[in-house]
Amino acid sequence: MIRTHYSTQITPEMQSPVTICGWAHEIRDLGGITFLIVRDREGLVQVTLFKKTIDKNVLEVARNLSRESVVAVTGNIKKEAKAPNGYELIPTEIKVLGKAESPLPMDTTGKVDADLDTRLDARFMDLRRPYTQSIFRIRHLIQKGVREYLDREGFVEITTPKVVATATEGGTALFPITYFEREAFLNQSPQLFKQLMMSGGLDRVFEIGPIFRAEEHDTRKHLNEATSIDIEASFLDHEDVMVILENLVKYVYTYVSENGKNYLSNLGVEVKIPETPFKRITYTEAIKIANDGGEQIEWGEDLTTESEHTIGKTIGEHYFITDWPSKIKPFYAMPYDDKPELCRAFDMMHPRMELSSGAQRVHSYELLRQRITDQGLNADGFDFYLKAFRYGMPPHSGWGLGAERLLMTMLGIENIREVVLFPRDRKRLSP
Ligand code: AMO
Repeated sequence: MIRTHYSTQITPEMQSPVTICGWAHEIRDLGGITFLIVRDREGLVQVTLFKKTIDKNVLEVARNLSRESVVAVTGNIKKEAKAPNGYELIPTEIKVLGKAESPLPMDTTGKVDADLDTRLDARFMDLRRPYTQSIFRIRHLIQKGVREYLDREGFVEITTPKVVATATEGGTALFPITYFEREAFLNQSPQLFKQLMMSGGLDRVFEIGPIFRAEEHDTRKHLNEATSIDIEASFLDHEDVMVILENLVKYVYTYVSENGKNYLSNLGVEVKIPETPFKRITYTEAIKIANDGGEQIEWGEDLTTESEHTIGKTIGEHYFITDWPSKIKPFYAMPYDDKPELCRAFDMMHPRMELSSGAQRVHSYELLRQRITDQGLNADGFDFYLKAFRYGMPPHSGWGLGAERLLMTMLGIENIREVVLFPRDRKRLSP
């Protein structure tokens, strides 16, 4: 290892020589004194070169350094209250490990604003900004918090295929691919597979994985490749899994606010932990709130973005919409026995947008087959799925939670592309 410490592991009192590695963030040559600011993953280090005492070769290297070159700097620590972390590094050696060309594709100091397209085109460089990096450090914390919570609740993490033969989410389009001599698709959701696990007796499963949606819309909340946090659980109804969902959201918010203080401060964000239980309103009530707020939406229609906003403004915090019309929810959502025009499905909403949808599932083979046909789908394509309902399928429920939407609403970020390393949208396929 070349590096002995990250910038934040060094204290002003340290006696023995250290080596830090990072990028030449800034070079300021003031004649008698040269400052080289090195940036590593954790922060900044001020490397100070006094012309009178420094080795000439070391000074030469520092003065000729191009911004954003990768360096390893070895030297001694001196207390300096004005420098980042209260110390400066007096170098004995500066090695250039990776030279950066100039001009740079974008600025990393935060002094020059770049638009999102420029940043996404040069994502590797954009990630060097503490702002961008903090988003992805929080994304990591969210996934860690989700795993921790679900593991404690007895959920088993699974991985299901992304190359599949059938659609799951009727409404949204599929990406076809060539699979040897056949046509296949990129999976829209782990839905059918997670349900198969219930017949398989795993009882409680979760997956954090990619979902692919060939939706044409170009919005700030849709991606063509997104990440879904999915659960499925046996012997629980929709209300039981709603409780798991709201508790998970609260847990993750708490986890991030406790473990991500630095990143939140880099982003200038204060996380407000949502109160549980979340408010529950029925679909019928939601329609009324939207219409009272000036929207024009008929009972039986899906909520538009505008009506989501109107309802979100009225409620003002995370909430659930329950008891949806069976017609506009997927075939696997279970209709109520006594009022089959409504089903045991729910959406979990942030005031800005939908974060999750879920339901108690149909577990009767006959009804499920019927629902598939009623929704205009060909039941033959679902053979592998339907089979599992003929040999002992427990009642079960689950939901899918959009990881990007959870992250962007937590951080108050406007555009979903900000929270994906390499977003895939209608126009963007590279990098
Ligand atoms: P649904 O299609 O509602 O439900 O997806 C679940 C959640 O995934 C997120 N999401 C998206 N995020 C960004 N871009 C997209 N194009 C996109 N599509 C979906 C949303 C959404 O709430 N099988 C069901 C879940 C279940 O019932 O278990 C499903 O996929 O946050």
